[in-house]
Amino acid sequence: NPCRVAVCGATGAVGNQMVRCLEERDFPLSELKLLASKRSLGKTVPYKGEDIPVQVLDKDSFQDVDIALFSAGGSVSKEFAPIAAASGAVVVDNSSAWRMDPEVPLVVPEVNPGDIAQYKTKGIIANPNCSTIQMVVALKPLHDLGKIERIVVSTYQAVSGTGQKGIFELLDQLRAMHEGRHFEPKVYPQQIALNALPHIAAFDPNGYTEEELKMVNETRKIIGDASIMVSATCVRVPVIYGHSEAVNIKTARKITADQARQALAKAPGVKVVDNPAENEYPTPLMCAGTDPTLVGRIREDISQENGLDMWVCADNIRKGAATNAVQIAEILAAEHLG
Ligand code: 2RA
Repeated sequence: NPCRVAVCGATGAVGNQMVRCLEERDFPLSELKLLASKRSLGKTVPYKGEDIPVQVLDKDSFQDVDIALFSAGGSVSKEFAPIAAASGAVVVDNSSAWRMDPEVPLVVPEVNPGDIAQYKTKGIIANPNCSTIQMVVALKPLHDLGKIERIVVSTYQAVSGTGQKGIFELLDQLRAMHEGRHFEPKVYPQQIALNALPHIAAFDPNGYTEEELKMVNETRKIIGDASIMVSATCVRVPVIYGHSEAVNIKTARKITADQARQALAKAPGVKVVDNPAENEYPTPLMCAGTDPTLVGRIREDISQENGLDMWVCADNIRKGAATNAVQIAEILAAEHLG
């Protein structure tokens, strides 16, 4: 059923990718409306050979919209998602504003597509955090096979997670270093070039960052098992596109490395890249610009019974945000609207 779609935050890194995904996947569109702040007035975004002008977001922007994709920050989503829903649009929100609201489904189509039907409660569906999405795509088949009891994850997150400004900060710092110039970090608390910062988002009193707590709380909601124990350490690294994660799990029932490889090879949205003898394992450069979640370095944990280690990479702007949101919109258009 052709839909009237609005993209709110269309000139940002994720919003722009949302438009690219709508075009690449030939989403059934009857109308495309691009919304952004006054700062972006005059900008256009290409779609199917046309340069679509950006319109300024306001409370009347959603009168004739069926699906509104949001990626404009938490405060814009907090204010405008309910306005869009009240106007009759179904909101797919990429911010963290609504993710843990019990009346809002938090969805990764490969993991819990059935939860999309709960959109009727508030008219809002939440898109999970990029680092959570790739992890649950990889872990869902293993949870089904052996019931995950505990997850310990360390992430290596690309600077594009902070948007264009994060990319420019890294490139500007590298250029300054090359030219022997001083540079003052603006986007990150310290130099990111040639460095690794264990600091993504604010620190909580318990010593975890908000980013790490998102992985803990969102994983349990998406998989639908509050008994899963999760600990995360989220690190920013000087990579432009593609988040990487070292994931360790403990399962109730033993899963061998071969059983894990076989289950992952059949899993939706997963590509197994696991032949270390040939230097074949996932990397950010390998996943950048693509949608699959790459899984490799699969091995049985030598430190505990029923443990597995693996290495997971995915493009944080595509599957980690834009593609996941558009996949949700595709299911909405095909199964719930019209
Ligand atoms: C980051 N996951 O990587 C956060 C938000 N995209 O910065």
